[in-house]
Order: sequence, then C-alpha cells, then structure tokens
Amino acid sequence: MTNRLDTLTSWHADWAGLRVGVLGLGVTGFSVADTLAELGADVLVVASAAGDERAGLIEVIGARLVTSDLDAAPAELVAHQPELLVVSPGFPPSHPVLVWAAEAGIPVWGDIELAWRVRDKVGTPAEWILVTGTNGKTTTVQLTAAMLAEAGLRVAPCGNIGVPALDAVRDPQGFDVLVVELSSYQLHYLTGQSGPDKVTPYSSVCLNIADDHLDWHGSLEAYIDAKTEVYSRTRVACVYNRSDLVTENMVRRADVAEGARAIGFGLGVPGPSDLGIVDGILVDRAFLEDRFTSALELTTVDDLAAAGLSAPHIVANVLAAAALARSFGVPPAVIRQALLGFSLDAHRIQHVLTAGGVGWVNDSKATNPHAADASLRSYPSVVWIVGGLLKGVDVGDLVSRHAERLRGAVVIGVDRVAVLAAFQRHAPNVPVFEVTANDTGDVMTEAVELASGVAASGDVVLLAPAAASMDQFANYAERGRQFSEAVKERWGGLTDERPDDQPTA
Ligand code: UMA
Repeated sequence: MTNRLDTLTSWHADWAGLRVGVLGLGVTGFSVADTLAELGADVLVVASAAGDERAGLIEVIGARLVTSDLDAAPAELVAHQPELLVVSPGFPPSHPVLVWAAEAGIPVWGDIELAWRVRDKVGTPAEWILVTGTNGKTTTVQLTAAMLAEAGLRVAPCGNIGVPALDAVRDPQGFDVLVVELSSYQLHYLTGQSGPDKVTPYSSVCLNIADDHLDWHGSLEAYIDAKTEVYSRTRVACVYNRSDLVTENMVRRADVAEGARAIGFGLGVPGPSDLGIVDGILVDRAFLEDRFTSALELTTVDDLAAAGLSAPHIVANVLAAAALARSFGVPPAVIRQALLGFSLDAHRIQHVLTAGGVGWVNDSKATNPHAADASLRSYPSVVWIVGGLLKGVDVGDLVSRHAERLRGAVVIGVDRVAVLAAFQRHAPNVPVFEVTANDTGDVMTEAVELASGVAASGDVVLLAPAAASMDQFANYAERGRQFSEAVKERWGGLTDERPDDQPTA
C-alpha cells in the first residue's frame, strides 16, 4: 500500500485533511503552519509560549494552537493523532515531544523538506544552491546571491539566514535560483528524508567545520554527519574548503549525483578544479576549457580591500561564492562587478571608529571560537572583548593560539569563570579584566571603559566574543549595537580622520 506521505511531493498533491503537528512557533513554525493550512491540512501548532504576535494569527490562517511547557507531548497533540510532525530547527531530537513522536512512529520532517516538496507552487521550480559550514554561511549566501543577481537571474537568499525557505518558495513572483543557508539543525532533519523526491541541489558547499552546537547534536561526529547531508544528491558542483580536510572528506563520503564535480577553494595557489589566489589575483581553475594550463581572473585582493572584503576569512567566502556562481555559468566579469557593489552586513568585522590610533571593531557575529579565531587573525595587536554563553565549547585553544597578539582581554558574559580560567592556564601574562555589570545596558559601557584603559595606538579593540549572546543580550545584533553605541559615546567626538585598521589578507 502506498504511504500517503510518499504521494505528497507537489504543491498540487492532495494534502487535504492531513493531520499534522507543527512544533514551535518562531518564524519557521509560522511559515510551516501557514503553508499547510493553505494546502488544506488539519494543522495543530504546539508551542511553548503564547503572547507572541504570531499566536494571534494562527486561527486566522485556519490552524489551531496549543501552548504548553513542552516537557511532554501535550494531550491535545496526542489526541490529534498526527500523521506527520514538522519540527522547527531549534528543537533537538532529544526533546520530549520528538522522543514521543519517535516512539509513536510518527514521521518527522523539517521545514526544508516541506519546502522542497511544494517548490512547484509558482511556475517552474527554482534550482537550489545549498550553503552550510560553521562560519561564514550568511556572508557566502549573500555573496552568491549578489553574483547570480548581477547575472540577471531572479534569486532569493533564504533558510537559516532568516527568511524561511517556505516563504521563498511561496513568493508569488517566483525565482530562478534559491540560495539556501542551512544550519546543522536543518541538515539533521534532512538526513531523515524517506520519500521518493529528496532535496537535490544544483551545487552545494560546506565552508568549514569547527566545534559548535555540540550540546544540540551530542557529539562532533553527529554534527559532521548532519553537515555532510548538504552534499547529498548534488548534481553539478560540491564545493569544499582546501584548508579544511574535513570538508573534503565529507564530499568523498557523501552520496552525490553521478557527474557532480568536487571543486576546492582556498587562499593558496589553486590546482586544476580549484579556485584560489595567484600573486594577489583571485582565479578560477575549475570552470574553463583548459584547466590544466590556464586560469580565469575573477578579481584582485586589492579590489576586495577597496570594498572592505580583505579579511582572510571573507576572501575565502568570496572564493566559495564565486565557485557556486561559476558552477551556474556566471561570467568572471559579472562576478567582479557584483563584488564592487557588495557590502558586508553589520556586526561582521565592522569598523566602528578610530580614536587616538586605536581602532574599534564590532565582530559580534563571531559567536563561536572558530569565528573568533578568523577575526583575531586579521589584526596583529588586539584588545579582545570575549565571552558570553559558551554552549559547552572550550576556549582554551583559542586563547593559547592568540596569546602573542593580545595586548589585553576584557571578559563578559555568564560563563566568565571558564574564560578567566582559560587565560590563567594558557596566557598568564595577558592582562585580563572582568566585566561584572549584570544589567544588559551596562555591560558594554563597562567593557569599553576597561578596554580603553589598556589599548594603545596601533591596537584594535575587537569584540569577537567566541560565544553566543543570549545570556545578556537579545541576540548578537543587539550585543553588537550596544558595543558600537558605547564606543561612540566614549569616543564619538575624538575620532581620527583616517581609519588605519583595515584587516589584511
Ligand atoms: N523552542 C522551544 N524549545 C526548544 C527549541 C525551540 O520551545 O527546544 C521554541 C523557541 O523558543 C521558538 C520556537 O520554538 O519560540 C521556534 O524556534 P526555533 O529555535 O526553531 O527558531 P525559528 O524562529 O523558527 O528560527 C529558525 C532558526 N533558529 C534556530 O535554528 C535556533 C533561525 O536561525 C532561522 O533564521 C530561521 O529558523 C529560518 O530558517 C537562527 C539561528 O540562530 C538565526 N541559527 C543557528 C545558527 O545560525 O547558528 C542554527
């Protein structure tokens, strides 16, 4: 007998009356409930808190909502007898509602699987390009989308970047390409796909792998397994990082489509089938007729510097994005043009001001040690503002690797004890200051004051916390905003005319 879910591979399939539970009511849960209700499914949303503006809309869209503390499957969900549970990415598989679903034999999808199945809502379905990695996902998605758009394609960046994939799929104007940022959580739920029509990307990349979200996945191996899913069934190009062997092995291990090519990117001289740098010129040796004896110029490191894109990890993101765009046939001149008009989002290695020869840089987006490592490498002499919610990750390695370049450190956040201990053990000679303010509004004022006391001309004071922000701030953007405000308040009237703290590749 055909499983009903196996028939649901199109917007135009018969979803009517399908009993679905939707777990979570953030942006994802709402997009899932809205889609399924429009398809005529019988939707029960289960979420932890009411009062959210989305809660009031659930009845309007034709679904129902149950709120509970979610320490077990709510009775209403059990009574609903769902044929399918669609989970929001933040819920780990160990969550009690998911444990209940597994025991009850209820299939679980993530929002990305649902989005893939209904991608034919508006005309010819878009091609999907997938982007994952521990760091640099959002920048790479934006770069890739800018390159494709410059080539005249209708393109939507979506997914973990903040726009649910289902919103992009249902957009009435339709797109030629979706550049989908996928978190390890979303990829984990894709590994469970069982239907006949699984996500089949045009091209895909895993930018890098480092310890992150280990509390969610349970182990580094489980995290890597989830990330490997990005390459599954890729048809044209599996792009990997030449300086991160794990990503290359992931391509080897993955179940890619026949004919798909492995394309490397890196800051060194590229081999055939790679993108890289030769004498300050970014070149493509992958997508050209004769890749064994020639190369195509994409842009130069100097041109990237003029656009504020010269930090080494950003150059790596540019190369990865260029590989994806080249796999889609975007010409080198178009890539160069797209880069000229590109600017990084706020809170990513963002220069705030320079005062008394000291540069102040906001990289609040560095929410894990790997990102903070890339950030620290961009400057020779740093006063480092570090700390927050460590998510089970150890910062010892990071502290010892950068001890030499540290003029001082200012430690913020609830996990201060662990960070202070790491300095004691690995960098006992670096002066360390602790921010003891507990009020969110005071943390950055105190941090900036302490950093001002130790920074000297030629230094950069760098907010690159290596930790999540939710202990003291609403999110990393709010943390970065408060830092920038505190800096401007302290130094606003005293800035130097010319900033001299551009990061260098
Ligand atoms: N919730 C619980 N219990 C849980 C988990 C979540 O009650 O165990 C609640 C949350 O409080 C929230 C709701 O369930 O009210 C849904 O939460 P969610 O965490 O799944 O969040 P969404 O609002 O749906 O946003 C998600 C992504 N969030 C996470 O993966 C944590 C967003 O990425 C993403 O932009 C959005 O889907 C669209 O795809 C954010 C993120 O922090 C930016 N991602 C992590 C990262 O980039 O490192 C993975």
